[in-house]
Amino acid sequence: MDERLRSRTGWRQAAKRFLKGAVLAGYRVMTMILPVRSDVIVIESNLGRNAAGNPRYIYEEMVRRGLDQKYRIYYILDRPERVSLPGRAVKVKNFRLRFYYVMAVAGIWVSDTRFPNDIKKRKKTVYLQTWHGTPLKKLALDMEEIHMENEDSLEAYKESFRKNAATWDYLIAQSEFAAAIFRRAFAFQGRMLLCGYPRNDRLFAWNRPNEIARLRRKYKIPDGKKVMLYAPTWRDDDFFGNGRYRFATEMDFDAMKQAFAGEWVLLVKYHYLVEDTRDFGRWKGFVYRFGGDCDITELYLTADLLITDYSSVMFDYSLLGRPMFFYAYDLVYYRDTLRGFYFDFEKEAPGPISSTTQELICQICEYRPEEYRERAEAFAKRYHSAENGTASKTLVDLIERCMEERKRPGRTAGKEERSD
Ligand code: C2G
Repeated sequence: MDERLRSRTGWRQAAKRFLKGAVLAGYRVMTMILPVRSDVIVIESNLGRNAAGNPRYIYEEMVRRGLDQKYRIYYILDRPERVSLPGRAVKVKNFRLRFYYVMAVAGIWVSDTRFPNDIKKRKKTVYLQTWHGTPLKKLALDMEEIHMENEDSLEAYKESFRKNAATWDYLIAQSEFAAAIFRRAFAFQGRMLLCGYPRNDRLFAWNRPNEIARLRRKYKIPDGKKVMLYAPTWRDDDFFGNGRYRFATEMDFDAMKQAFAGEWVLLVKYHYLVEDTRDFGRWKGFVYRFGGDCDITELYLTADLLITDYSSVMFDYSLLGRPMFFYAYDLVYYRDTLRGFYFDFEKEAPGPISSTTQELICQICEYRPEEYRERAEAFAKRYHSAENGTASKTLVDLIERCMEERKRPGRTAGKEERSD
């Protein structure tokens, strides 16, 4: 690199570091001088990439109860202009001044991923961590290797995770199986709530023909077509840059179209970490792409079958009792090298596993549900035993209790004047 360019890059990095230090110092000052407010709630989904998943459905339950009028709710987003929300939540851009202010004064934080370790939680703030799926893939302290772009060493990653999870007051799970792993893999010491996932309440409430028809119209699915949903997970070692992953697949979309285009459409849903700009134009009218900013729950309801790989979508979709197919072209590498698994996937998967598109096509064409019924029942019992369609209610009750508790004399400074 040219000497001048190198020195300019060096200056830019130094300036960035200085600015970050100054902002964090400002955050610390705010946490020292401003009281925690019993009317402020901060919500974030998927690192701010979207407004989806568990936090979104907790928020929607708050709106349903009119609590968005009672509390000041701030939704943290990378691109607020791209997201629309019901109710009165204020959209706050990630890492801008207002973000630091609301983080500093909020009575409750709700998140399904992690806020940065630099943003220290105050003792009086309650942190409700929902996480974002039952694990098949090894997690956090249980991981034996690390391949993610922004992580230097496994030990540093684990230490950062341990520190972060030590600030969570509540964590939720879909089953005893997940709860036991979370306790160990996050070294979680707070209160575990076996209440199921708020995002899945809709799968109970809306699994009816009229709702499904409404959702099909919403997502512009042509009348008369059956729907397959392809929702794979991301690959730790296949990225463009920090937190931006490629859409990793070996699926032969030509072959899928040839086999199914008459009767079916294929919805391709990206994980929120995937930002691939791959052009699906060639399969127009057959493939419908949904980005990482979209919430998957409603797509589950429209789908007659699911194709996934090692993603936790399998646990949620299995609540619907519909066919599942596992297109696992890199199973051995993913399981033995990239991530590691918590259970014997080949033995327990509640549907056929394939390693090529041709194999997948045959399995879909020849699928007989009775062959997987027993496995599907065992899978449901083990991996989502706590789900009963009332998680949002349970958690919003909890949030209300925490906020009311905060107002009691002697506990905190109580509700403050609105200052922003
Ligand atoms: N998801 C999605 N679209 C995909 C894949 C996932 O919308 N194509 C959503 C689902 O809600 C899923 C969640 O993101 O449950 C987590 O996705 P995983 O593929 O399981 O991956 P990861 O984010 O690594 O989480 O304990 C769970 C693990 O941490 C895995």
